[in-house]
Order: sequence, then structure tokens, then C-alpha cells
Amino acid sequence: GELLLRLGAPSQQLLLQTPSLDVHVGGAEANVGVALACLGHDVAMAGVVADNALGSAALGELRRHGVDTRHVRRSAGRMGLYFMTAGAGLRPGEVVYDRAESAFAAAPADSYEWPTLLRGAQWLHLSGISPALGPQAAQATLAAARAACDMGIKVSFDGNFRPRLWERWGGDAQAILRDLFACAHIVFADHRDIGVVLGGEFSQGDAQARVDAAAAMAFAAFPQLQYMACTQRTTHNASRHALGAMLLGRDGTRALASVRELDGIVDRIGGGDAFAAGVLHGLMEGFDSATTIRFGLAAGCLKHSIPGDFCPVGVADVMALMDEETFDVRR
Ligand code: KDG
Repeated sequence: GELLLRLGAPSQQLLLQTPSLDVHVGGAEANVGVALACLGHDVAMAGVVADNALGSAALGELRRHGVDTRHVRRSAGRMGLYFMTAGAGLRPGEVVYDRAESAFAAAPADSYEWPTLLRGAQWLHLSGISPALGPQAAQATLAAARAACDMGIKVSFDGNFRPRLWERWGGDAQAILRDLFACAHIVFADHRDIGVVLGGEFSQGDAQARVDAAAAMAFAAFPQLQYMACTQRTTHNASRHALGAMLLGRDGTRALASVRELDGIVDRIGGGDAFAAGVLHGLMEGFDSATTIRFGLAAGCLKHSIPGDFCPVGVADVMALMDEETFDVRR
């Protein structure tokens, strides 16, 4: 995936108002990688960063959190950036991308030797952001997913649908995401993502009924797919959300994690990635579905208390939140 630098306005200032910006490293796949490394897994990142001090700094951050960066290539070009302000009260947060023609997006599709890079891996995690970045990145992501499938490596795919990125180059999101879903063992996707991939809208019933209907369609369309996981968010205001989660299995298992009220949210970016890492941790550790989804939701909730995109917490931290019936992320 693409490693991004995030330039954030401190203390909920507006982007136009702030005289300084806080720098963090992010990127959906990197966020999942860091979270998994901190949960005790061996993680390696594949990608391309700019061959300059910013690329080195981004790689240094990954290494500091235990991610192996030997397979991230350095190449002439620029790092992708995003600017953000965190929102406050009734004002929502805002993200402004500045990532066109980044070294990652511009890298030729054949930059990666997938069979070599994937040797020995049990899982490959991809997100819907990489293929949205341009034709080369889309081809590279598809090649990675197909190589993993051929090698018997489980593919985890987070839909992360970003219409703004697809629109920039006119990529056929539906066709490309469909091919990626076809390789996946687990997808992190809700009924809206499944609607994009399979066409149509799921509008009958409450939120859970929509996810159930979407999952039934996804399992029918993609024989390889074993799990679909998603969070369900209710946004009260910028600092108060409610978050629940579901894990649905091809075998009919349906595990729900009870809704948590999150008050005093510090930073919600990367919450979905921490959730994905928590669910993957549960699957890799052989937890049952109910424990897996509770662990995933607790990890996602915990991220809301941590500034930056990463969620560098250990298993005990997540377990401690799992054991509480309700909690406030400030504690
Ligand atoms: O999921 C978090 C990501 O959105 C963030 O790290 C930035 O990768 C990013 C993106 O493309 O939005």
C-alpha cells in the first residue's frame, strides 16, 4: 500500500488558520500492519516510497513499530500527502488529499515480484485505496491478490471505497473491486461497499438487515469469500460516536459486538484499520467469531483515543477494553 504523510492542524484548528501542522505517517495498509505488529504478529509491508528524506522518515516510523520494510522500494518522485482538520462539536473533520502522481501511484505495475515478496506469508492485506490511485496501482493490486490466491495465501481486503480517488482517473471501480473481492478470504465491507461492487442498493429493513442481505449476495457471488466484517457507526457529533460491529461467515455464523458509546474522541482516522487488525488477530489466533468481533471492535474503539493514524497498542490493552460493558475512550 501507499505510505502517506498526514499534515494535521493541531488542536482542532481549521487548515486555513493554523500556523503549524503536526506530521504523522499513515496509509490504510500501513495502519493495519502497525496494529498487527503491535499485537505480536510478523508483518512486512510492500510498496514504493519517495527516494528522499520524507520517504526515509515514513519507513523509519514503520520500523519503529516493528514492521519489516525491506520490501518497500525507493523511487524518484514524491510522497503522497493528506491534510486534515479534526472537526469539533457540530463541525465535521475534513481531509484534503495531495497525492496525485506520488512515487507509489506512478510505480509501474511490474515493480513487485509478488511470488518472491509473498513467500512464507500466511495473509496478504490490501485495501480499496491502492487500486483507486491509478491504472498502474490498480494492476499491481490485482496482481498481488491473484498471486496470493495462487499461492494459497489468504487475502484480506478492506473495501475503503474512496469515490474522489476513482473519479480522478476514471477507473472502473466496480470491475476492479469485483476482481479483488473474488480473491478475498475476508472482506471488510458494509452494504454500501457491496452495493458498489455488485451493483444495486440495499435499502430494506434496518442497518443489520441490510448488511445481512448484502452478505448473502456477496457469499453467492464470490465462492472463495469466507467472512465479511463491518462496523456500524452512528455519529452524534465530531467527538461522540456510537460504534458496533458484525462478523458474518459463509457457514451462517453471525457474530455481533454490542454498540459502544465513544465520548471525547481524540482521532477517529485509522479506526477502521485498527478494527481490521483486531479481527485478523482474532482469526489468526483461532478465536471464535464472537470473541473475534469483540476484539476487533475494542481495537477500533481504542484507536479513537490515540492521535495519529496508527494504533500501536498491545493485546492486553485491547483485552482490557473488551472486558468493560461500556466505556469512555478518554479513560
Ligand atoms: O484508513 C485510514 C486512512 O484513510 C488514512 O491513513 C489515509 O490511507 C489513507 C487514505 O488514503 O485515505
